Amino acid sequence: MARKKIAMIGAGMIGGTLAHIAAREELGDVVMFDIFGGVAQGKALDMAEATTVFGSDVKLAGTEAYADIEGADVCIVTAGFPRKPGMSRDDLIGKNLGVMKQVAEGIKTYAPNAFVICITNPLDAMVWALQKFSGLPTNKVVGMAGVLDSARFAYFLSEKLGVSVKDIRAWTLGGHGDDMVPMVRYSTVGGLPLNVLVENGMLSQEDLDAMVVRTRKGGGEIVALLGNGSAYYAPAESAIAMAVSYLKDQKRVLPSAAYLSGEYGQNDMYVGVPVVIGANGVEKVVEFPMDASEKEMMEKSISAVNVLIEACKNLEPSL
Ligand code: TXD
Repeated sequence: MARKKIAMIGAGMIGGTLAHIAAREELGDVVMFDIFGGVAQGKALDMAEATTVFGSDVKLAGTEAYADIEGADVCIVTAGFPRKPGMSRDDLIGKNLGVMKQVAEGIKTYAPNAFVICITNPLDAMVWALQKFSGLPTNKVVGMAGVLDSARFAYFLSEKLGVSVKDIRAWTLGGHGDDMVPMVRYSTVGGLPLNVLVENGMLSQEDLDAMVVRTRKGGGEIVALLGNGSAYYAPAESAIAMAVSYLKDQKRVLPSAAYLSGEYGQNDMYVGVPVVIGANGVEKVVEFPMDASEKEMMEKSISAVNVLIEACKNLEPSL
């Protein structure tokens, strides 16, 4: 069996971390593409040298030529610009829309059969644009945010309750923004839903509310601490979990920004929902039954995503 090939489009903080994990876990040969090809090459060479220490038989390469991603089984997209002072949200969307257009063309030309995981912000709108520009099947283009936002929620719970991270399952759905929806009733500690923990006095409502707020602002908390740039370890691990579920046909149920056609009452948009990821990409969208308040939060989050998607429809991709 030939080795799998994994292409990281963008060799910045998350792209580099993704490549490192993929090489270490021997998931396949890794190619890092970046407009700054020297950075991609430098990181790839550094990691390739490390493979002799940790003993991984994979090849690593850095490039600024899309031809080098040819035949990739998985493409993980982190390419983009960060928001700079004085830049409006629309300026950022316009620029990253331009990046998505280039990336989509590269993938469509050289890796049309790949499973594509988008990470670039604003996430839900960018994955929507990437699918549109590439014309790849909607089940093969997905966005990473929910695994990360759920991981943050799970971590806060494990820390507060003193319970192993292995015994916590947390769900955060909706768009990757301030209106994301941590799902209290479906998140469990040792099998017990959080609302049951509150009812039984094992967790206070106040602490739970604080963790929900902290989850929603989880990205910003790290940005503020780093002072420059945003989170990269947990985002990279999250996308790798999605890639592995595809490569190994694990059929894990993971919260991902997925294309909706009718599910959750939505059409032709991407937003964070639970999906089954297997050898056919997104094999199924799982619909969580929602009560009135959950529905209201989800609808608010979906509206925020739709505003961004509409902005994409009306903006010229610029670079
Ligand atoms: O949950 C989530 N989805 C996220 C999203 C969590 C954390 C960060 N999130 C977003 O991921 C973040 O807001 C960014 O949009 C992306 C990537 O974050 P990273 O921290 O890796 O950003 P970097 O270090 O700035 O890397 C971006 C790279 C950089 O090396 C640029 O040279 C490159 O993208 N870049 C390009 N590569 C290829 N093609 C084009 N056009 C291009 N433009 C920039």
